[in-house]
Amino acid sequence: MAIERTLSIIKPDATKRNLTGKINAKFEDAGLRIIAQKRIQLTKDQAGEFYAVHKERPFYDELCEFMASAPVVAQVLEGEGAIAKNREVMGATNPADAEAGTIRAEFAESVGENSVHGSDAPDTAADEIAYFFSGLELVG
Ligand code: FUP
Repeated sequence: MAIERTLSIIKPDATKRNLTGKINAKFEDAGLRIIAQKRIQLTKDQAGEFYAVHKERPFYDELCEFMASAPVVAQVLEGEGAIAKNREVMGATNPADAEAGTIRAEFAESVGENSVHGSDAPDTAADEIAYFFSGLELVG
């Protein structure tokens, strides 16, 4: 399988509860390398641009408010099949459906406040990485 890069975000519910290190340990234990990382405060507009694909969904406004409610940690994860592997480590969107041992099963509070974001395909991974990081920040 090819080495891939994917965009991960540790969301406000998790940064507020001081869970960044515990979540990062899950990535590293699964063989994913954190090759770039920064803690930032998104504006609601920036969150809205990032989640533009969900613009018509009923939860969009609440999602944007939430993503701007406290700092997030944006990161690039690298590894074999990193996009799918990260989705496995994250667990299902709704923590009630997430497999035991996944980040969302252990840490997420609800379907809306679910601790992490992960890109879902190679094209979205490339776009999402470029949204947060310049090429100069990706040293491998
Ligand atoms: P995921 O890829 O697992 O993060 O899930 P989606 O892309 O389907 O959803 C993106 C975010 O929208 C979720 F992380 C949380 C929010 N969401 C809700 O608040 N309610 C829903 O019913 C579905 C998603």
